[in-house]
Amino acid sequence: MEKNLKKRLKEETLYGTFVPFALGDVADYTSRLGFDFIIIDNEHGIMNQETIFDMIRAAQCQRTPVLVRCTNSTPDMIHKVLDMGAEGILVPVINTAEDAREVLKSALYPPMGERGIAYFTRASSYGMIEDKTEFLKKANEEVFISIQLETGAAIENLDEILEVEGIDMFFIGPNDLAASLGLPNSHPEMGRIIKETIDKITAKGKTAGIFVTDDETARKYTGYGAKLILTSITKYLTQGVKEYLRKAKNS
Ligand code: 3PY
Ligand code: MG
Repeated sequence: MEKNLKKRLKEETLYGTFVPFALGDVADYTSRLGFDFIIIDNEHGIMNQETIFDMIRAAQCQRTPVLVRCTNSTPDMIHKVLDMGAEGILVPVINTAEDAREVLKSALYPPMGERGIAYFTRASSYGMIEDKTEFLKKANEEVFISIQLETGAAIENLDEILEVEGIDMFFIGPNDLAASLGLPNSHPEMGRIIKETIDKITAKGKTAGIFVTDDETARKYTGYGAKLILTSITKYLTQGVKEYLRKAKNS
């Protein structure tokens, strides 16, 4: 965690994974695998707040930056995980510029946003800070705020969404996007829309991210200009275990 994710993204492509299982040990294990960061998936993972807190601490013990995918952009969701000390958030299903502004409002301290201030949280070192003004300024500068574009509406409203200043990464969710458009993931039209979306994001000088489930697709999208590649550990665990069992039983 020498440099925060924002600074690193200016210089390099980052590879992360969702952690969908609700256990500090799994976050600890995943943080030792070599990913540049992990994302605790509390959109689909079944997690309570204490577990998320454990998972954040486990990742940071390994000096692995950690974001939380929140269920939505309400302050109760975003304030809590940022107070726990997560480096940032990923918010799904952002359809309009107004949706994106709501996320910023919840994630930033005043005057830029409406994040509530407390000096007894882990994020504020339990109050052991010397300069409160400096603390708030630095927190606003460093928090990593990312949103998901994964519906037909988001693609339609992309130009306005990209006008919203302060979003650190625009993440394409191919599964929901395909479902929203009524297309199979593998449809050529999906490929075209994804490329066009990455092109528009990068043409604005902004950072594009995308979800992949294999290395070939990861390389394709970095070739298009995506700077943040996210996968999920489950597929590789499944593949590895199945292959082991197949080979072990054949010998
Ligand atoms: C999607 O593909 O819809 C995602 O949200 C990826 O995580
Ligand atoms: Mg999705």
